[in-house]
Amino acid sequence: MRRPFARALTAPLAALAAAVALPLTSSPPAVADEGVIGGRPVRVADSPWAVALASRDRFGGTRAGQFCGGVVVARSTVLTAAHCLSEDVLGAPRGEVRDLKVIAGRSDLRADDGAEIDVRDAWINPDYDGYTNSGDVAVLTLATPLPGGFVIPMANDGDAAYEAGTGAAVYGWGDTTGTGDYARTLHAARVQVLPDAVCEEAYPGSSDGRYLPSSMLCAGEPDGGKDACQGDSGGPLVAQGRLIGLVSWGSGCGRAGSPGVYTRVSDVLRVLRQHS
Ligand code: 4AZ
Repeated sequence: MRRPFARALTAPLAALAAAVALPLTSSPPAVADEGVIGGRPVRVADSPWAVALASRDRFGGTRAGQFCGGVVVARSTVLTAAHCLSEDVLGAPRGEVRDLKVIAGRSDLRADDGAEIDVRDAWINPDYDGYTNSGDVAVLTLATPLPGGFVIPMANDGDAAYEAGTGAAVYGWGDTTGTGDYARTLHAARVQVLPDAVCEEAYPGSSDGRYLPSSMLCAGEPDGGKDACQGDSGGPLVAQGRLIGLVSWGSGCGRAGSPGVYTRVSDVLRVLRQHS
């Protein structure tokens, strides 16, 4: 298959993987109690690293073409989910999607604040496995860099933020009910990092995917009710001020016993080092 966007990672990406910040004093994200499921609206100024992936050509203009989330990890680098750039999601080979944009600094998709930035290059993890869903990460290079204040640090392997029981928040413009009610403004829900065993039991392997703890992260609430959902994919899961996951998959949304599964960011760093 021709892959017009795909190419080797560039030197700045290698530097990104090598120089992961591990700040120990960041404050937790400003989220409250309750799009995403069970969330509440948040100000994009408090979470500028949460960005929307959009194509008006593919998804229409009512919500600026938003179809996935992303997260700013360097001034010109946005992480998203590999499956967001699949033909399944885009409805066309990604090389034919000429108006792929990252929308930054805008909470309300019907407003025109912030910026719509062209994607100069997209690298899709060649090891993404559409059966298990492992390796669900893509790296977008922006045509124009964002200010440094948009960048969130990634949590390296061994960071305490990955420990089960840690409070985290997931951000997105996706479905807020599980019935196709897409958010107009950025929402966030508070969830907790769950033990791998919970997702290993929930997802031993089916057409939905298979939970692999080395490359995935399990998060939600034991009783359900708070979760990512369709349209949130590729967006951030943040704990202790650091990025720990990307919304990837799950069975339904917010169901007790079916937590959200995230791409583990420490494994993304390993993948970036391997491919740069
Ligand atoms: C989706 O379809 C999707 N509840 C994303 C996240 C979850 C389920 C589905 C997790 O993009």
